[in-house]
Amino acid sequence: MLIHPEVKEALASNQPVVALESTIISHGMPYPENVKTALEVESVVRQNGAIPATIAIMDGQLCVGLDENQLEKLGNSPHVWKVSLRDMPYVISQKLIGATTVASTMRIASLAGIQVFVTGGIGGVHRGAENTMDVSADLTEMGQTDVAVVSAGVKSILDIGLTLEYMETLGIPVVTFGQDAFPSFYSRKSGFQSPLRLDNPLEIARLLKSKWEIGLIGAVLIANPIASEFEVENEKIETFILDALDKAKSEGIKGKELTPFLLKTIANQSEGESLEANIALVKNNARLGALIAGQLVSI
Ligand code: PSU
Ligand code: MN
Repeated sequence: MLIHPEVKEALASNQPVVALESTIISHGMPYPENVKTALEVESVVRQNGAIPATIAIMDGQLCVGLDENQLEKLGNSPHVWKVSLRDMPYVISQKLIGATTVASTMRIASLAGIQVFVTGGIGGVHRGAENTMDVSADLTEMGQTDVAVVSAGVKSILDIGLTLEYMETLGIPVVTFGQDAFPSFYSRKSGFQSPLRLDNPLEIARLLKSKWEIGLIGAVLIANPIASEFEVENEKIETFILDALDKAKSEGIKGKELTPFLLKTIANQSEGESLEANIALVKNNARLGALIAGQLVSI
């Protein structure tokens, strides 16, 4: 594992550090907005008092904290692997370039000693999973690795109700920041109530500490609603999602290709509106994650 010197020093001196994933760069957004966003998200983390550590696998090496050239490579190379947990041994031993999903980013963050991780949206239980059994390893990893995950909720390409049920089964607390409704990425609502609500970063840090102090293993999902001005109407997104699901079915897209395919198809159909929302909400999450990390090192 290669930990960037700045990140290493921050961890050694108990300064707040925020881990960031890289699949969102390589498979979640188009170039060059992806690299630009990755850099801006890092700077939002800094503006809010923490050190960013974007995580990826470069030539087989686990990297915690990337420089601009590495981000550019992830954002603009044709052969970047989407690396979830099961892909890690292959990409490491074959010395490949891999962008890490929520699951593998959490694991690497935890190995490096980082407790707070910021992403856009997590993977979950796909619609139709009662037949396909397509449940993201993000969820099972959240059941076993002690990292706080800040996301804008769960995207409605997934079955949000089943995803919430699955997290309950795994003992993952789901806390929404500042409201009762559980958000659905592009929208502040999802039709589901949040199991828990907390209104400030200090209380969230206290919840994390309480969980891990008593030896309850696993993540906490912190759902941070998108700002109202960037929300995309639910009905509009739902049309795009249904179209994208149809297209995936007719083209036989499944397994690890499914999530990137759906994200890309929806982004194309919404002509940039969903991309703009995506960028805004990741920055919003970066801010909250940095504030939580700041509280966590001081309580
Ligand atoms: N959901 C999003 N945006 C994303 C992803 C999911 O709204 O970028 C990415 C994340 O990296 C997540 C991964 O960890 O997709 C989940 O993929 P899968 O469903 O194949 O586990
Ligand atoms: Mn899957």
